[in-house]
Amino acid sequence: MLSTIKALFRKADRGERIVLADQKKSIDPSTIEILKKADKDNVSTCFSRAEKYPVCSIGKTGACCRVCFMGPCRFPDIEDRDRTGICGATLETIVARNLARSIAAGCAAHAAHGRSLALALLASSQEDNSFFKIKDENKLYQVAKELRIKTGTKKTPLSKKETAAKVAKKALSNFGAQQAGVDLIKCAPKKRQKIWKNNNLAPAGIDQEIVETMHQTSIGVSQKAEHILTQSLKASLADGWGGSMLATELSDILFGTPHPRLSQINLGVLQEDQVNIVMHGHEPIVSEAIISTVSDKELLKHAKSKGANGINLAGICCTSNEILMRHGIPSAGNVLQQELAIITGAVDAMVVDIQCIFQSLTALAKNYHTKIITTSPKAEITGATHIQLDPGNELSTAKKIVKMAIDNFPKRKKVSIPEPTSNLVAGFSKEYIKYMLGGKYKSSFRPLSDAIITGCVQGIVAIVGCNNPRVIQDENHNTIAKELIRNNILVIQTGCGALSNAKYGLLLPHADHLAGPYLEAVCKAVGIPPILHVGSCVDNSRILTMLTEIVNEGGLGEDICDLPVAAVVPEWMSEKALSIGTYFAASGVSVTFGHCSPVSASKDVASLISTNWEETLGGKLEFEPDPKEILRKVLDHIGKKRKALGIYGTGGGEETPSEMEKRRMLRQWQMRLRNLLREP
Ligand code: SF4
Ligand code: MSK
Repeated sequence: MLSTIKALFRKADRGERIVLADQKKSIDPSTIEILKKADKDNVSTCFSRAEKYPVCSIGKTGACCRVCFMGPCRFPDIEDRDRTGICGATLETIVARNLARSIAAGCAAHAAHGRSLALALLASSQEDNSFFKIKDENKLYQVAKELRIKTGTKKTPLSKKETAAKVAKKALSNFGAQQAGVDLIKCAPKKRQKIWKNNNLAPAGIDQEIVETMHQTSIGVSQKAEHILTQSLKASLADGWGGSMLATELSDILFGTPHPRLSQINLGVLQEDQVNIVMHGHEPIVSEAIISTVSDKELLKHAKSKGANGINLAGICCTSNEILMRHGIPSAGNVLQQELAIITGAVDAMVVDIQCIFQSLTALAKNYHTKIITTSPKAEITGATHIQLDPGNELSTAKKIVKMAIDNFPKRKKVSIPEPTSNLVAGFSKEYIKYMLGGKYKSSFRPLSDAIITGCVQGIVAIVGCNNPRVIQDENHNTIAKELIRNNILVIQTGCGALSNAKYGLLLPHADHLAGPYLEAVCKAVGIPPILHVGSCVDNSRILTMLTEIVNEGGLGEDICDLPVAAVVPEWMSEKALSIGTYFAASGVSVTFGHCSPVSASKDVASLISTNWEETLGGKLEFEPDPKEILRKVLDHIGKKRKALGIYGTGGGEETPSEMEKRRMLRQWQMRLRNLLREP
């Protein structure tokens, strides 16, 4: 398989057209079935366009500069050391600038998402009849504490609304701050904060780090790769511990902190006899508004009058993750399935807000009956119907959208929905994992830390990121996840990667039979799957706070970089993935991206972000096309970390304890867990 992929990329490098058989495009039977229908219907998809249009062999390595219009300057031969851009820019500078700009764009996307949630929280505190209500009061006070907000005295505590207003205003101030303004970095382990301080990496303000990165990488400003990359680290921290973390925390306050929910996934969740509304994008605001209207009697009556047996909601991409976690609403699939959902002919409306929404949707929808409805003031698409959701009109707008979908139902042509769906359990927030591990009165990560110390759980790996039609859909996500759990490594997942594994039943407790015997025993004892669905793209910040809590439990070092943890981004495509990977690296995690490298044109830049960052930050970014090699690197890394901590079983093949000894440790761990769960 790998040699085939490599051969295909060599072909693409030569500028040749790649032709893949359907089964080489995806391992998902539903995707393959609908791709066949797409061929019959003579419509294009991202899969067929990826075949038709070869990758730009210069751009993909980072060796093309478009920063000014004396260029673009391209480096067709990266071995030509004398070549520079028209302004004299070297290949190193250009590659570093390109990476930094992508990271800034990723940070900007998450920042915009976080800001929307802060404004929604502010609205909830200012208007009595606001659509937004505070659903998780505990979380409100917890976040207030983290933001160092005084919530009054015992005698005169601030009201819920007053606290919400203060939290929202403090969150908003993080965006425009001029210095030391990203408050939540103070939640990181003390040692990590010191590393950031000593290396001048603590972000000033979220917006400012984006602006600085864009400024420093424009023509004639910073021209030293190392300096540019340092700035990109600051921008990424403004994302992970800033925009993304605020988005997550404020969403929990407004819409509830997730807990595990059983649901279904894949195109088969669309219903032939019901009005299907697919919600796609990222911010949970539009989807929450729509969810609150679909049980409206008038709308249900209207649906019946049009011949439908009800209204069926489904999600795509990260909106899907948000509504899976908080409502158990089924998922129609991950990013590469957005077009396929329309090709089923069963989607009456696709309601989108921001990010990862393919522009192809509107042209594609013309061949079917689907209405594409844009809702965000931040994103309009030619050919879509724009119904803007603004503060104060959430419910009326949502009803208008649902009515439009119902009115569209009778216009359906031929419908063909692939049958298979898989069950999944989604919604393992940090708070819920702690509760599962320790019960109501002793909620804690202690049992997990102990399991890591005893070697029952060798380590934790986050598998995150998108799908990409340049690689076989879902294959790397699945191969890597299965192999890691087989090696007794707990996997945590977000974004489209989580949806990818869900389609093959891997996000279910009974998937523990695929895990190594020790991880299986731990999962059975706690009642969790070996792969935990942690949320959407912005919820990668939940992983940062989980790792921090594990450090704070003690026994596994003093910083995130001491833990036996790693991150993998096997099928990435988005700038947001680069920002996420970079803030993980800046936080002390070793991160490996799959399938292509945006810095492959410069060995110096590749070494700066791997070797140099590892020396100063304990975390690094690497790019590795071979999934087997990714696995080797991850297992090796976890083994090294375990060895450095002096804990039993390196996981890297050395010092394997006898089976009897392992069983003894497992029994000890189970006893400890039982004691912990015995509530006072
Ligand atoms: Fe070319 Fe320099 Fe302009 Fe980049 S900034 S396009 S290298 S002249
Ligand atoms: S939606 S960024 S394709 S994970 Fe968050 Fe999926 Fe990647 Fe978009």
